[in-house]
Amino acid sequence: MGVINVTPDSFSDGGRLMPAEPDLPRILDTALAMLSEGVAILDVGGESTRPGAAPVPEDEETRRVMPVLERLLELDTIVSVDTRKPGLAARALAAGVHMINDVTGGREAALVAAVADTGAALCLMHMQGEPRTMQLAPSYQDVVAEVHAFLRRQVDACRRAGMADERLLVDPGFGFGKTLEHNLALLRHLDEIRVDDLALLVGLSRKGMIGALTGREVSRRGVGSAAAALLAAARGADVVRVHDVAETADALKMLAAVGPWPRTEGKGAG
Ligand code: HH2
Repeated sequence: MGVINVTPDSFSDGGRLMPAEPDLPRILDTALAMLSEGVAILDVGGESTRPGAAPVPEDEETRRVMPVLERLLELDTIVSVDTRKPGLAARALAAGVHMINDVTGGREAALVAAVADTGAALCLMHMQGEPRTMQLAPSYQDVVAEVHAFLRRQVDACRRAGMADERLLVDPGFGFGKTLEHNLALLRHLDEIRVDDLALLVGLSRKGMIGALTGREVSRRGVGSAAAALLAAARGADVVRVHDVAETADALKMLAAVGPWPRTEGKGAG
């Protein structure tokens, strides 16, 4: 999954694709480059959810995102919109997007209902609190168990709303109300996050965790991000959400050639 941030203030690439208005030619070039480098899903976001970010009003998020979605839907690829707003989700679905990526994990029943009424997919991500305050004092008794329990509850609500498992993905939400230790525990125990056989999506790309471990500023976290994506994929992540597509694709080709670790002899691994 390649990230297309149509925001002035995203933590790693804010303003690149939207100085004041969405820069459609540049967005299209970025999308085409990502597709040629191996991306299967384009995830378009119009609201930064970095730590400390203030919410963006729905009409502004809509103004940023809708023209981009309409253009990208002309391409032969899966288009996702990263939004937590039911109204925008419904508009995007009416335009034909294939997936809603909800960083609140379906906290708003209206968003779940909007997706359930279509054939689209829904990614449910865990976040403790809200972006503005989530990194002030993240706290858990057992982060792995609590994140898993939240995702299971939200999946069950989606099932009750009539959604088939094939349309649901879960995501532990790295960096969303989590300390470095919480993030590392989630990555080490990624297999325990999965809910039944649902697809698992992971976003580690360029995040503070990689900065903390490598000492690199945001613009130089590509190698750490590709390594993190590789670790996640080796532990069972089905989708990795990334900014540095070429680097990540190379890392995943190595994994595809060698197979997962530990080796699962006789099970057709690799
Ligand atoms: N991370 C970000 C945004 N959306 N969605 C999912 N499912 N998983 C994630 O880990 C995730 C996400 C944050 O990254 P980015 O979009 O690059 O930054 P910003 O929120 O500042 O726009």
